[in-house]
Amino acid sequence: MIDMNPQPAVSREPGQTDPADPEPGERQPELGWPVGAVSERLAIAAPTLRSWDRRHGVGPSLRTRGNHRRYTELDIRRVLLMSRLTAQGVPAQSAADSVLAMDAASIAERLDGDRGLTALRAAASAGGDAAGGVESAGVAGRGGAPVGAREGPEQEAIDLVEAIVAAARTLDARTMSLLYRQVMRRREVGRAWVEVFAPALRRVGDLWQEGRLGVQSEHLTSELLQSELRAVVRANRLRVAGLPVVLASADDEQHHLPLLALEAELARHGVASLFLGPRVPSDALVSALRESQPRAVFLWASLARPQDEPFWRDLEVIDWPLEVVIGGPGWPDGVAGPGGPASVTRVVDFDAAVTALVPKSAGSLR
Ligand code: B12
Repeated sequence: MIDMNPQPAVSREPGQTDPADPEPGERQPELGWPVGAVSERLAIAAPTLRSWDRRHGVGPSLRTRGNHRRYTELDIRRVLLMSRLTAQGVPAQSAADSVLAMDAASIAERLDGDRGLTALRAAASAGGDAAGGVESAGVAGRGGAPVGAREGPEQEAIDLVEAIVAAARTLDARTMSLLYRQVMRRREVGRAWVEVFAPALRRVGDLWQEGRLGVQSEHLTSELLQSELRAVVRANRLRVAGLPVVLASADDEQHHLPLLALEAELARHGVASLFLGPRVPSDALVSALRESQPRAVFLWASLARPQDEPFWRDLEVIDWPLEVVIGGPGWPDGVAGPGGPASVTRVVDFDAAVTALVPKSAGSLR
């Protein structure tokens, strides 16, 4: 039993579907949609829906006698538009103000022009096989065209970045995982990093810096990505051979996702890595180099390195022709490096790092 009659669903052209639509043949519940069902349909976490309702007034028009929320189709479209706007960086209260000021027709018009939805649809419809039989995030099978089918790979990448950032903002781990799988299914890992993952990370970082997204979103984005990248390394474990390339982040440097992306791409080329991860003290790195005697070491720095880099001094003990490849925005210009047989090369992008680290004899898999 409810207090009010539900509002009629928003009218739209026959055959026009989106995540705010029920499945064909699926009836809208007479009493409106409960929060869990809306969460499933839109792939937005239920706590986020409740918070938008409580704090910003973007929620259900209806309540049951027991005070349970019930969303009408128009309420669902409002929520969907709210999620799109916040994903684009609009602060939640401003997004809510706009959405609440719009009538049904304006909301429908805005949503119809919203390309980011295609990415969510595609990720969700890819979810079944990608996640080993896991059901999609509530928008599968609604006829959404695969990302890029209409607009080309560049637009596809932009949509995916946007959708990943939206999932980060709402801490929607499930959708984010589905999106990551979607990216990986259509690209080799190196392309996935360059075209989608790195741009999404940079966007998440910018939003964090502007105070528009919490550090928890940054953690979630990077944690889930780490497992995707490691899965590529695991899948290629039997292919790698030869002396490993050492991969490490500089002393005190916590960022290490680019190393994981590199490790995965090197594994794909059959090149073994000795992955030392983040925050490797300079003297420990030199000890590892002396023990493993690699051909090359790659050192990452996102944060600014000191002018007086201790690593260069420590490297003076190296007595074989070691290629030291450094990457990341933290390295100052004009790094001189140590004297002696170790040489230092700075690379500015992922592809240059791969080229520098894959031995010429390994051949290209691209
Ligand atoms: C994920 C993340 C984290 C995660 C790290 C998880 C992990 N395991 O790596 C966590 C949450 C732990 C974290 C912590 C911190 N972070 Co952080 N983080 C990021 C984020 C979002 C992505 C990092 C990343 O992987 N970058 C790599 C690629 C995606 O970005 P890029 O380096 O800009 O890419 C350029 C080039 O490097 C090149 N490129 C891209 N990929 C590759 C790959 C290779 C191999 C090569 C050679 C080149 C290359 O292309 C780009 C164009 O020039 C960045 C945002 C950003 N822009 O990097 C912030 C960012 C690096 N973090 C930042 C900060 C400030 C921090 C903290 C200090 C915050 C704090 N106060 O605690 C701590 C660091 C503590 C420490 N001692 O290290 C700032 C750094 C600003 C600065 N320059 O000083 C950034 C830039 C966010 C921002 N916009 O302000 N962070």
